[in-house]
Amino acid sequence: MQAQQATEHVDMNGNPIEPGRYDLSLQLFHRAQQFIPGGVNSPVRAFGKVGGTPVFMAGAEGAVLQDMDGNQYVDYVGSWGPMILGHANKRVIQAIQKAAEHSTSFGAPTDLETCLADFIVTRHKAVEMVRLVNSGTEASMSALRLARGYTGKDRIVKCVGGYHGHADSLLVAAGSGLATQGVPDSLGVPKAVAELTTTVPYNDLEAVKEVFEKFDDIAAIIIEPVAGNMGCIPPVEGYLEGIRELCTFNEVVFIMDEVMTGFRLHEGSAQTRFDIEPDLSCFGKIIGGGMPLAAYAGKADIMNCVAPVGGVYQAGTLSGNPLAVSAGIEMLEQLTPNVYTKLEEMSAEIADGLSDILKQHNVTHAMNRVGSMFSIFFREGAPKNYEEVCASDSDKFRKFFHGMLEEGVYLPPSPYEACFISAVHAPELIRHTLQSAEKVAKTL
Ligand code: KE4
Repeated sequence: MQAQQATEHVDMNGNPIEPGRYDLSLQLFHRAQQFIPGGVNSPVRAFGKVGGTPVFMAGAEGAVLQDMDGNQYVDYVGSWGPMILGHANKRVIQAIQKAAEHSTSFGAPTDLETCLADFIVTRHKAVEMVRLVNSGTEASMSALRLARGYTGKDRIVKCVGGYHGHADSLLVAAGSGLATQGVPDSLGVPKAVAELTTTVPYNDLEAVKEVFEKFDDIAAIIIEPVAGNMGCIPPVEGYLEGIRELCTFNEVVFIMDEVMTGFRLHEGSAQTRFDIEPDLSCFGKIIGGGMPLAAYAGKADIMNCVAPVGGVYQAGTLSGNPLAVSAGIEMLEQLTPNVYTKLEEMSAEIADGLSDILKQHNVTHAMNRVGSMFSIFFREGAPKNYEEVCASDSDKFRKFFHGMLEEGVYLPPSPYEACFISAVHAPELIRHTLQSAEKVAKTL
């Protein structure tokens, strides 16, 4: 089907876009907007925070993307986290191809699912049982329902700027795509539901303590161990330990949302890197190898409250389907300790290199990095929470984003996202990234 000629070059905010190297993306975006809200199947892809046309991808290999106009980019989005081994990883692709020959789904148990669950249990001290689902949203939504069913209490606590997918209770002061819309709460979430969600600033243990003292109906608190949806923000010293203690003392379920950090920051995820044992964990992204697969997991006494054993219902037609599980197993088996060592070295080289260049050009900024995820904030001093991120210079972010895009470096199109590095960001790609930053920093 021929892409219809774009009649006008405007971005999703209605601002004119100069025709040029993105002509086909422009046309495809115009066409997509006729059939798909905003022309995208997930809001953050719409470039709402940076303007310009979303770049339509044709393919990718390793750490290099190629768009429909033939432009190539060093990829720091990595599909928002899954591509820790780069795009089109041979073993993952072959696993999917092989599984597909025997049907894409049975709707019946397979041993593959048990193998993946076993793998996740083996890697995490705090995990005794696992339930596979299809997205991080499902994982955190189900973990919340499970915590409510297990405790008999209804209130949940989350961080301002924390993003855990789009379940109603969690679309309150959410980060990521919602943050870009500047609408902390989503339309369509019943007031009665939102009222049961209490929010606290990230990295503020005192606020959690106060909320736990104020309310006696708290089922759970859900936390990103390293915030990745208000940009990358590490936990301050003692924060996660403090949450653990407060949850134990107040009998509140500690849900650690590791959809992004799971198998990203350590072969045992952030909980192992920081040596914290949550009651429930959410996984996603990497565990599916780029296929739709996520999980919620935790202590057996809680997980056994899930149907069909217990009274907390959760289900899914394609949950644990053989393609996604095969891809996930193949990806996780490649994630050995030395891959993380290599990722640490490469990530330090890239993040420190970028920061040095911005410093040399007197560009006020802060660089936050944990393992192979990082964010650059155009503000003085590293932000510790969402409010401080919002005080960053979004205009400078936009200029930096587009400048790097023009140079063939694909950064996340929002200051509320994290950059991701893969194990295949080869030296020449790191060199290209730093040389590009050298050119762009001059324009800031
Ligand atoms: P999904 O439903 O998008 O698979 O996962 C939701 C989710 C849950 N928890 C955390 C910590 C997450 O980061 C996410 C999703 N992350 C965003 C990127 N920040 C996905 C990108 C998008 O929304 O398109």
